[in-house]
Amino acid sequence: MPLARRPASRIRVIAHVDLDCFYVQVEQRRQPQLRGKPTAVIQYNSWKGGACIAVGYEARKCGVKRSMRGDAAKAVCPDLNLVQVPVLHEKADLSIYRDAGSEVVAVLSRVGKCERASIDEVYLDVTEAAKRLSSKDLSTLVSEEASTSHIVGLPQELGTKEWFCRPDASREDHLLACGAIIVADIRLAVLAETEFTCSAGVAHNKMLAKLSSGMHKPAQQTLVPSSAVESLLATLPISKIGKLGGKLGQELEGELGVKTVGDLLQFSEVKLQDMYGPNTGTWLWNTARGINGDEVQDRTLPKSHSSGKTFPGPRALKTLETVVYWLKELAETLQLRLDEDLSQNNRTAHLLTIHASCHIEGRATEAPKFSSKSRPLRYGVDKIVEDSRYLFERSLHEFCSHQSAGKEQSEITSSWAVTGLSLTASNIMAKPMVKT
Ligand code: TTP
Repeated sequence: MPLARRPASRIRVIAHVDLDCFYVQVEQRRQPQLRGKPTAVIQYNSWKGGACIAVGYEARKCGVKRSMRGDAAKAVCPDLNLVQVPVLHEKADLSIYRDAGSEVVAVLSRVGKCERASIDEVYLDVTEAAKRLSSKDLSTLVSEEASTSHIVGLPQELGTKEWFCRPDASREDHLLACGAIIVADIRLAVLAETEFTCSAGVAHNKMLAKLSSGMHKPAQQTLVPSSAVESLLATLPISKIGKLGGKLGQELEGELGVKTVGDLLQFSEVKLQDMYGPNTGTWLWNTARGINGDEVQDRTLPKSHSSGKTFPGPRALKTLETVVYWLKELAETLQLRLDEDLSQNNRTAHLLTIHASCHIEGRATEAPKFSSKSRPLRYGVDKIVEDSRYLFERSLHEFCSHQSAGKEQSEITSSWAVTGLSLTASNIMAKPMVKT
């Protein structure tokens, strides 16, 4: 459920930094001969050439898309270089990508508070650095990189550099310009020190920064001044706001006919609260106006650890024995990551969650979701296997009961197929010091 936080009482400058075609860049750094050539990274199974999980920008120009299997991608782009994700214990080993992400975080954290949001996304609060810059003459400080920034709603008659240096700029816009100069510089530092390009959105809150970072890619940045927010949100499909992508978004569309964020403006806060509860109602009312009080958390370490695997097409798991075999494989990787986190960062995780994708073979209609289940995490591979097996069996039972309407229960329970399994350890906290 989204949390309606109080709007920030001070002006903030926040960036959302997103690495471009991240796994491809990591592989191109490892194999420099691939630079500038169409490249995609595939998940390693051999079914139809594996799944493309990252597609470089040269390959995108040739029509390669992330949804494609390797064979289909090769068909549209015969020169495509396909690189497989490294494999350890028969599973994708993402540690090189995670470590590469940490290198980037280390550079970014020089200019402000950093929150690692995913393997290749970071929120950066540059408010303090922007304030320090704000007393200086910006005309001498706008770098070439900063002056290529895209500014949402920039009046046609104004150039980007002119916008940065307007003497009559509001305090908000002036700080945004200062923040953009800082973000442009640090993106260049990331490139110089890690060889990775990244794109960024710079705005006055996390929601707007995140919305704008992908507007111009690769290796570019986009600013959202407050004056541009209303028109930006007016036509923005609600699915573009992370928390409105799922059930809540469907309810808004079905119950209120809301398709864009701007459509929400016609409803009062009281009406939204009546329909969706006080917290979500206020959050929706704020979101419609581009108001978001979420703070950038000081967190450069991951919020959770996951270990997962997909079993596409004929590789789907159809017996409890094979599921348990893979739960053991996943538990081993998860336990390794938990041990690493404990020894390097003195942190322990407290919640275990299992996610699975499951369907009934030969069913044309969409199956209800195989629900994710959680329980307190107990350390040790055997305990993780025991607990995740228990959770899996509970979910499978519910899933099969839903499916069996009008069918023989035995027919259903014998025809399920699991195409994805993952284990997540979350609720990570610092381990309390033991008093001696
Ligand atoms: P994204 O940031 O979604 O995409 P990207 O960095 O490849 O490309 P873009 O420039 O458009 O941002 O994902 C980051 C990495 O996460 C991506 O390089 C590969 C991995 N990934 C998966 O493994 N599976 C997925 O389904 C997605 C979406 C990403």
